[in-house]
Amino acid sequence: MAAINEATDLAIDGDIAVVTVASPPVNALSSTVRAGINTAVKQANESEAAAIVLICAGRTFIAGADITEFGGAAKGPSLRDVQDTLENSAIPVVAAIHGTALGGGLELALCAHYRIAVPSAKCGLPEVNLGLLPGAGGTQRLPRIVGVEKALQMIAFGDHVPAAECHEMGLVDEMAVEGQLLGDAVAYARRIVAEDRPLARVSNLNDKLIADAQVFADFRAANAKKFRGFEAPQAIITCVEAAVNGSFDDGMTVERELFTALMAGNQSKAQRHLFFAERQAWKIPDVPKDTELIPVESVGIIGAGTMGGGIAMNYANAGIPVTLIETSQEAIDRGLSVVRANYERSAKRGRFSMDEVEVRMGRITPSLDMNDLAEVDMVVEAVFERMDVKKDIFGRLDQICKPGAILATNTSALNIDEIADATTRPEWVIGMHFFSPANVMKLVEVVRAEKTSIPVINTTMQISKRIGKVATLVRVCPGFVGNRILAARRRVADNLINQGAMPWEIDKAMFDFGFAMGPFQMSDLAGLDLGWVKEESSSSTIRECLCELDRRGQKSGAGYYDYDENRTATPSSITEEIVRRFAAQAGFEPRDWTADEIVERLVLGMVNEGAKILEEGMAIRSSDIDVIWVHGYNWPRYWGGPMFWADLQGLDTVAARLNELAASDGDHWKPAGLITQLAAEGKSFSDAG
Ligand code: 3H9
Repeated sequence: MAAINEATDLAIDGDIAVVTVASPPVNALSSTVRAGINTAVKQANESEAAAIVLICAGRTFIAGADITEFGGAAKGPSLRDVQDTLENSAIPVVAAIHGTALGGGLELALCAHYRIAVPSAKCGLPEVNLGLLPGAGGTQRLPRIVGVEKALQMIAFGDHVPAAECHEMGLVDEMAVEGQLLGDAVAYARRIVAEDRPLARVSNLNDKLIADAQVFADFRAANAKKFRGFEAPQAIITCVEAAVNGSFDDGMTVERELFTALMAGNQSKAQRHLFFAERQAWKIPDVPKDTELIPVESVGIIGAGTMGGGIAMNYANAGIPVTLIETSQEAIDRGLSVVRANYERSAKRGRFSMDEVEVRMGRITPSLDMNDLAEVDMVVEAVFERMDVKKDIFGRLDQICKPGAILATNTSALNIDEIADATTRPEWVIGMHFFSPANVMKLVEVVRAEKTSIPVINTTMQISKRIGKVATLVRVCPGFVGNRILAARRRVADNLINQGAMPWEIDKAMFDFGFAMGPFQMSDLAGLDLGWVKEESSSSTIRECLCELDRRGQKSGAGYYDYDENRTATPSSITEEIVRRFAAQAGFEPRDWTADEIVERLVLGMVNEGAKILEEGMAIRSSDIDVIWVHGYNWPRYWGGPMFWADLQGLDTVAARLNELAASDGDHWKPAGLITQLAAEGKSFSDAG
């Protein structure tokens, strides 16, 4: 075996040349890898070999272009150069795939003449998740193999498609036996030589490129809601359309232009930021990699309401047995029937079989006796938000649970230090703040209390990963991180309606920014009377006035909006009159509010609170706040998160706007010290870590 460079080897196995890429962790196409493959394939062509196998060491085939190189100066051969070398090789090239062949990795494999894969492998073009499109011929070659409709689906959604399915579609030519990829690939290459098979070039295939304009129009229409606001899916459809309507070279030109535009745009910057932010969130500075992991093989959940039931599903889905505790048979029956209905809905949608519904239900054991939690490895308490109730439960858990059990609370608002102090083992107590519906929403805020031990933090983060969540570690403060910022946004929104902006103007601005709904639609959904006490209500806020009129949100048929029997919302003249009255009383002249200024104010309010959270050390890094808002509150991914939004504006601009608002609208707008400091240093939140 000869080393071509530090990432690539070339070995001649009789008549077969084996090019091996070894660039951990995912064999991304760095300049070194590109140069290595390019040279190795050329050298193999000059050798006695009759065919080439391109294979990767480690856990995966090439997982794509090296994202860390994006935005930097190009070095060495481009990916397209390497693709040309492969495609123009005088001897057949076989790409041997295990793990994942993704993005540029699959695009390179599409320039090999043949592809072989093990059953566990997956192929995909996931660039769309980075706000990009496949920029190395993927939009032109994939439809030539799998047809237009499948290609549209795969590229616009970034699906990772299992090898067997790829084989059926013709994307993979040959299946290898699991664990025997190299041997099978070499044997396959020999067979290709022996049978004198042609140097198959995907770019020459044209017979599957049939689709009329309607196919594209239908695809756009069917996915309009999912693609709303995103630039990349539209560009992808345009590229596949170009594949159908013109020559290969013309299609490549369209692809290159659109790829370059997306790469330079803010959406891709934002989505690449999130790619790294989501991976960074798992890294905790004072929790080293070798920290003890406490085994968690069984879990107790207290409370079978909406939250408790959803949390139980997460564990059951991951194969972890759950003891679900309630105080009455009726409550537990109701909770379990909701869980069952959720599972059956998923089965009906084809996500798993009806048998699987029973398997998962079988993992949840109901109980009315907390003593049944004596042997579980972890407890998640999910009862209603009252400190006395939680303290009582944790005091009892302290008596019941075995030493070494993790005691987690799902509180979204209460002081976990106080809850922990109700036990004699506060170092075992931690927060796991799930978001509703807990079986759907990806986010868990793991809340470390004052005395939580490092292994308990480590294990809770890891168990969150095991149950399919995205976790961020935060500290104890009112609302923790996500809800604290939500409250800040709410204050700005209320302030705006107090000045005469209409709730629907604000909601529309936030919808157009990319949220599924605005703050007042959210209130109507949740109920305006959350925390409202009729006897104490004194018409002193717009919300109080609405509640006093029994406009308590969707459930009462009216809130900020009016609702018809289908719960369709329309702006309410009653709300409008109340808003106008409040604004006039406070001395505000009626005026028009632009969507831009509404969005700016709401997001600046969030950013300023986020900065205070960072100053206080309640979140580890600004990108964690972005992850929280994307996964807990559906912040539009193409804006990267509130802190990234601020970085995009430039913190000097953010500081200046906050100072202007402080002068015109009150001191509550004063920029957090961190913003002022970073702006003065010419830095961004990302620079500050
Ligand atoms: C592209 O190809 C453009 C082309 O069309 C056109 C070019 C002209 N680059 O996710 P993990 C790092 S765009 C650099 O935790 P897993 C990752 O940051 C690319 N680094 O592992 C992490 O680092 P750390 C299209 C990368 O086993 C480590 O590897 N391809 C890249 O859960 C482990 O990652 C994609 O979008 C990369 N491409 O999942 C695929 N990929 O340890 C993106 C990963 O320091 N990658 N890293 O935190 C993935 O989807 C997953 O990483 C993968 C493994 C499924 C491969």
